[in-house]
Amino acid sequence: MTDKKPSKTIEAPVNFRDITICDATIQMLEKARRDGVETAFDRAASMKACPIGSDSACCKHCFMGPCRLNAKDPYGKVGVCGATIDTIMARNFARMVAAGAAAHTDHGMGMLDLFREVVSGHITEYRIKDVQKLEQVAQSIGIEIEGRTTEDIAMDLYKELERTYTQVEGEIPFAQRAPKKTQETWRKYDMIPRGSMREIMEMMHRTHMGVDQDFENLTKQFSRTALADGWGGSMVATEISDILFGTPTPVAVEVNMGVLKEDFVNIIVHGHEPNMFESMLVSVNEPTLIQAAKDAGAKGLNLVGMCCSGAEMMSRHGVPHAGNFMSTEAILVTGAVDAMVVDVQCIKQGLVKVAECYGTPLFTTNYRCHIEGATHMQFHEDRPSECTDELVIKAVSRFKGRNKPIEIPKMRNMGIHGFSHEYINYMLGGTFRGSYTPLNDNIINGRIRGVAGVVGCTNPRVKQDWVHVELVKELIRNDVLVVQTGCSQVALAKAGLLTPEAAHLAGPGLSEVCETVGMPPVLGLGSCVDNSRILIACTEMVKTGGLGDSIADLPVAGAAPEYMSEKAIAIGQYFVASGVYTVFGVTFPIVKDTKFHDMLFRRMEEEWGLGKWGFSPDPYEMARMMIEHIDKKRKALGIDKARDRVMMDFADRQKLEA
Ligand code: BF8
Ligand code: SF4
Repeated sequence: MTDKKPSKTIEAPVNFRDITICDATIQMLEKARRDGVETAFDRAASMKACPIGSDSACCKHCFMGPCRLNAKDPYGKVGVCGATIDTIMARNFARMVAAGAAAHTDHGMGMLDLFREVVSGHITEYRIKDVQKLEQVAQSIGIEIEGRTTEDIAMDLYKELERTYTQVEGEIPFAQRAPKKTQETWRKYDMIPRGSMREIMEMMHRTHMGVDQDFENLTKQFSRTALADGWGGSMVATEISDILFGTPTPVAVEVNMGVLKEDFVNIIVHGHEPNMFESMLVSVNEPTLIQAAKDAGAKGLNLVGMCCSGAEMMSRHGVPHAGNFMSTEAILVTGAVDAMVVDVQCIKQGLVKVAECYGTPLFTTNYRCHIEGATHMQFHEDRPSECTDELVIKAVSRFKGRNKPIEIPKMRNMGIHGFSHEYINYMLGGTFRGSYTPLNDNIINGRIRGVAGVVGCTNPRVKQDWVHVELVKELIRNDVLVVQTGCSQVALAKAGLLTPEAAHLAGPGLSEVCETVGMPPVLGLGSCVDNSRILIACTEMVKTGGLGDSIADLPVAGAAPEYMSEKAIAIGQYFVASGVYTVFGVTFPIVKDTKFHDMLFRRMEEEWGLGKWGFSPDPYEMARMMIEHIDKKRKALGIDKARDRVMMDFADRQKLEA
């Protein structure tokens, strides 16, 4: 966009307090500077973001180009082939959606492969842990469960869900879980995914030189591709993980770098898929391996997570979490990490050098992700412990050979994590009458103004965690219940907001609800694929009644204030296409005052009856935009009278905080 600049472009020399509010990260960046070690923060400061790419005003889809248009005069020029700014931006956006959706759906398909092998008995190291969840998911897509064995139900579920990926014609199975009216809107615009492989393939075809050159037609297809992620790949990943490893329920977990222990063998798992991490959890509990650690002079084995697989394991098993995306290099600077084990996604190549400086072995474990300079140790699901036991042994031997000073930041923040959409049901409705009625009632009576999903990455182009934390504080102060996933959840956990005690930071209505139920005003739902839990929660709200007929009617909004990945763009688009107003920070890859911008930021809502995009790098402005939208939806539902529609001003807030 031409009229905006990234909220804080960092320029060298870096003052660490300007680039992150994470004290542990600051402490480690200071040490890294003393040690002469470089991180992504330094590189971001010296690498100016390309202004043309930031606006998406360039195209390299063929070699008559690459072509560069002028964001300040977007209609002044076209590409060599004649492509307009709208075509170029829409094609670029579509490819980001395709890449992001591919990441989540490949992850989901991997989970489904594992599920098939478990159900057919070829893999015995994992099993179906949550039969109730299996039955619920099967029933939700019309599979008969009465009087049938778990194996039969599971095999039927596998066959149905395989269609999510491979189906050529028809509709992916989970689309039928959405509210009827939302489905009708999708059908009207040809947006229900057939199968994710087909949608992603077609998206790549249509964005090739000389194919789809109509931004509106492209918007329909990239919405369909995004929905193949949200209601397809991501939802399959979440549901199958719950079935195999258990549906999360609230658990108290410590977050932050202080979860490393100097006298233990520290192993960090960082990435996205739960399988290897689950097996690692088994390995660190293996008595012979614990003994090996003790023999090496350690008190034991300490397994911690980072990024999304970390978020998933903390939700499901209470495994401590050491930090989010922008802390993965910094944590190696402690010198206390005896092995960092990664699988796929969001793994900076820069880790290799930092790990090398501190003598930490870095292991890749998934054939999809080798990194030059890291050691590859392939994880096989049919003999998982072979890899994970060996990784533990490697970590133990690194512990034995520790020869550099160790400095672990003392910060540790206890919080409650692991709110699944099923648990929200139970928490509010009680054991026997689990239901979303109390949530809807509290929204209708105005105690809760609305619900906001605040999710996504951290990004060295903005102050780490700060935009997340300020945005969430502003939302809860205004009685907006916040649900979270991914690196954002970890940012808020470090700020202490995932505790019931944080209710005092909420407005009077929300804090009353939190105190009655004993819940935090900010609910952590897990990893980025678990954003699909938010889709189901929204659907439950619609089905419960009183808040309209489609997701687009709900007083809800979403945000990814510090996003950096293509996955985030795919997630944003599937929320928008599902009916949610979604606001991004940092920068937005579209030139303002263009037809394509108008399509995403207005027409999708006004003309198609879905959601729309919003952009602001400023957390307070972002909160204002989201609350204004929530109030607009309350008004349309006729429930605006229930609460007085003014934002709390600063004086009110101080009174409340006092
Ligand atoms: O999927 S929030 S930085 S770790 S992309 Fe990556 Fe972003 Fe973190 Fe997970 Ni999601
Ligand atoms: Fe240029 Fe058109 Fe080729 Fe893109 S597709 S590089 S705009 S000529």
